[in-house]
Amino acid sequence: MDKGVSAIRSDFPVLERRVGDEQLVYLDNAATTQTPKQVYDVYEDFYGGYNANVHRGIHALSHEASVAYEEAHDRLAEFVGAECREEMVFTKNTTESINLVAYGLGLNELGPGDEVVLTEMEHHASLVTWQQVAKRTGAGVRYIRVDESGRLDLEHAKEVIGPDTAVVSVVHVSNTLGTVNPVKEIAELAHDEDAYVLVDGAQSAPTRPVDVQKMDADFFTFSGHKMAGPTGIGGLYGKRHLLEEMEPFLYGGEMIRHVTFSESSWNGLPWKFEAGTPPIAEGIALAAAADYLDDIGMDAVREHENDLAQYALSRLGERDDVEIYGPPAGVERSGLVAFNLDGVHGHDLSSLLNDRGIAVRAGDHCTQPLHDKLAIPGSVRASFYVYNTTDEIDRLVDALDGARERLDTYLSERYHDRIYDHHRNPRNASGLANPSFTKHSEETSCGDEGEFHAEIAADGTIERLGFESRSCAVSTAVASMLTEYLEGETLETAAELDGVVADLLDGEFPDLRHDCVVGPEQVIREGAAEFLDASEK
Ligand code: 7TS
Repeated sequence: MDKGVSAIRSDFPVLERRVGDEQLVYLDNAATTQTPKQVYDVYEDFYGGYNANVHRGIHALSHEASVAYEEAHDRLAEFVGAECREEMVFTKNTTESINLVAYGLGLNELGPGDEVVLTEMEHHASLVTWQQVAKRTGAGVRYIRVDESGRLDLEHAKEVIGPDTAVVSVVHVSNTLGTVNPVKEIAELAHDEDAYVLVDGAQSAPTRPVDVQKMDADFFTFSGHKMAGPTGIGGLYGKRHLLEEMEPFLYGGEMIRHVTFSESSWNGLPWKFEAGTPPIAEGIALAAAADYLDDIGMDAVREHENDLAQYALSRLGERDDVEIYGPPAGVERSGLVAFNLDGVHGHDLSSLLNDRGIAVRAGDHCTQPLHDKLAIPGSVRASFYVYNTTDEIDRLVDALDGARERLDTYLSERYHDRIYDHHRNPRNASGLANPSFTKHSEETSCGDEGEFHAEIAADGTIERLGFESRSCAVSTAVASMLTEYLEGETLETAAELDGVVADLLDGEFPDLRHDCVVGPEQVIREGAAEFLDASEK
């Protein structure tokens, strides 16, 4: 990058901060990137200088705000290669952009016999949304396979995309695997079948040059907070003629042209899709983020991302206790690597890393079906941006040394003696052969997984409880505590559990681990209630 990393870092004061006694190493950029001064200064300029609603009053402040907000649309249109402002709708985020298309277009155009084609690496923002719209319309959903190397199987794409395909929604860059998908080829396959193509650019707009016309996307979605911009603002590019034909998604002020007691007509593009007072300062700040990134150069950003990913792959690849997901070294990646360390749950690892000032994400990263396919409950993901360095990756890799041993010390120092005791010596930590009921915990997004087994006597007393866990140390210890506590109690007691773990821990709740403590209680409570319900019927 022409603008060196140290110059870039000085634009991000937050990178100076410490976490405990450690210098922050921020490696959670695929979730949200940090924001440079050049972007958040916009807030001071706006609120200190010309804060007003847009498109309303004919007064100086409103005019200035309106012009800046409209120009922000031009700027983002240019950033993704759109032809004009009319093709750039501001939304809250990628999720809202996808919903706008799914509801505005999908709900009207899909029907029984139609198919929506997704990929197995879609983020829930796309997967869940299309699933719901397909259910409502009677359309089917099919998935393009992800192969062993973490890439889309293009032969399979050719089989799946066919005459029944009405929409293809494909993620440009996977937020879990780092794979860069051949969206142009996929758009071609879709267009040959007259299907619409939506490209989820949440991870690509921040990390590489995007040209929606070259890739021939009908729709392209992105989020400000992943591209050095603020939260609360995202974008939807749509081909002009498609946006013109589409129904609005939200109704109200700003998006109308003329309203009578019986009829309304819609404003021109893009305002037809921006109902109500929009995120004005956020939109203007997003344009500043586009300026900031273009100043670095998106080709340079892409190269930096890939260099860091390749470096991380090689450093992590030196270890035989690390399993890495996604394309192998040498294949271009976005700047992220998801992995697991043998014998240490992702949640525990991220706690240990946090102790060293290192921020990563652990869990399923909103790609649960992909994690199911990989047969893992979750993974740890390090994701990089323009300000990250290979030194920071070294710090991450060094912090993996001795993690398993450190976990023990960590728990003994940080957590209630009872948690530590149950961690060292879990009770009932094997399944029961003939349980009266089994309750699986499947709803956690942090990558916890396991099940409780219960043997219930004829009078409704809990004779034995057992559990099998692929969860973090705290959650596992809590499960163990609960099995011990509930033995000999009634099913009703279990079905009404509420805060017993807090009592057992004398109210000493670990801040960062709230869900790990309340989660197991909730699973048992639900399992007992369901069993009671079924017995009464
Ligand atoms: N699509 C992809 C590929 C994403 O990575 C994300 C967010 C979204 C859609 C949704 O974006 P939002 O701004 O609407 O939330 N991904 C992540 C992540 O990987 N960790 O936190 C958010």
